[in-house]
Amino acid sequence: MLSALTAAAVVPGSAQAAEPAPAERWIVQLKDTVTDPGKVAEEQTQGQASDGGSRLRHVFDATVDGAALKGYALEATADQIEAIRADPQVASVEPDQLVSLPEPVAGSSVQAPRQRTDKPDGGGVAYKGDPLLAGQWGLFRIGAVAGSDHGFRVPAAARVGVAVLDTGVDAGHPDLRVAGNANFSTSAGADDFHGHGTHVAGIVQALNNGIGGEGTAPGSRLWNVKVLGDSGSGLFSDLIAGLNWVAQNAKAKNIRVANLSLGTSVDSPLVHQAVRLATQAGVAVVASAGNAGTTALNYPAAYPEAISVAATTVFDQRAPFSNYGASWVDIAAPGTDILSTLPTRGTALGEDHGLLSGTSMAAPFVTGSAALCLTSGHCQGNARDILRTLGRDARSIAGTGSDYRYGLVQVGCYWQTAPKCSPRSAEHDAA
Ligand SMILES: [Ca+2]
Ligand SMILES: [Ca+2]
Repeated sequence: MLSALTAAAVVPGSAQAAEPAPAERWIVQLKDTVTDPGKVAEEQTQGQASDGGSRLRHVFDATVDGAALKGYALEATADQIEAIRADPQVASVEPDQLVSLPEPVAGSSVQAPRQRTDKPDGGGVAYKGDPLLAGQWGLFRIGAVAGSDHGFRVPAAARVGVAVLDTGVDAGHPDLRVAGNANFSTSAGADDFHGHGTHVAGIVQALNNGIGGEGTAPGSRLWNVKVLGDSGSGLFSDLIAGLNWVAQNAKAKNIRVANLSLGTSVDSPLVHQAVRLATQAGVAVVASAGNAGTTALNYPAAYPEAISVAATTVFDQRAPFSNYGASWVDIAAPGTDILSTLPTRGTALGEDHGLLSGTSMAAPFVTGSAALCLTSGHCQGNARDILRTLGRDARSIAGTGSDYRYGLVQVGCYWQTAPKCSPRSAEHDAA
């Protein structure tokens, strides 16, 4: 994982050595007593651009229920940052490092018929399923597809908002519907030129529309919050800006779940604070445990407020690449050979639809599960309550209690059409 933290290590042929000593990137946290972080950021970075190396990247100004994250991100030389650090309005300064999607385990595009002849019935429930559904083993394994006399059924549309913080989403994909975009990455637009974000989004949301495949929570309101650039990495400050956007928009847009299929081995107090604020705003932050195959902590998944997700195979065993450890990994979900959407224009990861493996694919199954659980009313309250319900209904598999605190996520109880299937939902049924 460490090799993913420096751009030079992941960009072959990087021209960095030939360039003049670059300004370094920093995140400045301002004291909570600062009333106008944007003004202070401008004052503290004023004039620096002209002398060869300072640029303001993001301003953070989020307050949720009295807790705040105030500050900004900039590029500055060592001398400049020392002057800023000495300012009494500054609470802390930390390096702005790279956060990446876990090393992806690439698969291939899937060619398949894209149209089916039957239509969803009036309740929005399909009786044959979309054409690729039969290949989506993960949906079957977590109970997001049920058999019937007529074929398959999938849950009715989820009604909550879900934010995907990733490499962007292909908003033009016929199997996705993006409610809105926010771009905090270095990329020019919110579109997905990498492929990872579109794949993750499809696992959450792909529509029950007669084409392609299905998502875990088909039709949930999807917010594309782009925090990773087109190469698949971004800065801590981009992630913080994205999380702040989620926290600030959670109420107005009814965003209840945020998916973070990304990570780093570096523990950042400011990223942690951003996760805390989003959680406090009523958003369940779901994060991939990482693909190093070890018990080493991976952030933001390892922050206690996050719902940390490991990947399992078709045999319901921990995928060899998945990080693990019940002290910080909460729950498991399918993560090998997962069939989902890819940008229609084509990317290095494939085109249209394709298979990918990784904890990046496992996390959005849990994100979609949380969306279904909230829609059905089985999940209520904050992230901790949501995890408790998901954990209660999870299925015990090998590794439960040692590799992950809970077992394999299960959504069979969260179908609106089957509200009483949970053996322990008596309190909900009585309500
Ligand atoms: Ca579909
Ligand atoms: Ca946790």
